[in-house]
Amino acid sequence: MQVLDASFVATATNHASLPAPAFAEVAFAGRSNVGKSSLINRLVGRKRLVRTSSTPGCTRGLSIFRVRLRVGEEQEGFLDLVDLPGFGYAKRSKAERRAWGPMVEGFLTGRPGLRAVVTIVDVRRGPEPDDLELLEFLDLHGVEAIAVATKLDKLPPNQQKPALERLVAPLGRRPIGFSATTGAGVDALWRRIARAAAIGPA
Ligand SMILES: Nc1nc2c(ncn2[C@@H]2O[C@H](COP(=O)(O)OP(=O)(O)OP(=O)(O)O)[C@@H](O)[C@H]2O)c(=O)[nH]1
Ligand SMILES: [Mg+2]
Repeated sequence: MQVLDASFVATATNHASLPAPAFAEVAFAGRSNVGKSSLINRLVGRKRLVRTSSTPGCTRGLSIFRVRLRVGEEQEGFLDLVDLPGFGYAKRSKAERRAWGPMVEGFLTGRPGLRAVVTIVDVRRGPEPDDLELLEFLDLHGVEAIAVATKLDKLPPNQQKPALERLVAPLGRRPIGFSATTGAGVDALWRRIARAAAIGPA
């Protein structure tokens, strides 16, 4: 996928401050520090569009980024990428943790343009109870989940395939192996996103 342009739209910390939906949306969810923001940066080919950090809980609130894509010979399209706040981060304040649920659940169930949620796990850890709860929630509400196992580069090459294979049963679907460091999985993930968001030449 050719990304022509990418820009920050807005950050929301509660339901009321969510910007009105504008284009098709794809959201990115996963535990704190799993690599959501790094994955978005790699996907759009921009090193610092989304802030990343080695401190868990770096992404506060929900942030929307707009990408302009080349979808055909002479056609362009827009897609909004939504970086959801990471869950499972115990050190957040109580008030912040209380706000997470309603805002994210409201977003996941109330956006007419939401086409899919990329659910991200660490390839070495696999899904934890929070991740499985999210997958169940998405299934229940009929939202397509695209499973990604990231930080693939942290495993030696001969262990990557078996590790991905081991995640099929617990996730209930085949994850796309990804690495924000090497760029592995970028094309495969774009193909899935483009299909889910119906981007492409008409
Ligand atoms: N080796 C390696 N490190 C990664 C990869 N993706 C992310 N990281 C590192 O993991 C840490 C967390 O990455 P972020 O992208 O900030 O994670 P996040 O899920 O957005 O975290 P929160 O915003 O806190 O929820 C950073 O130190 C990244 O450099 C990857 O594919 N490979
Ligand atoms: Mg982040």
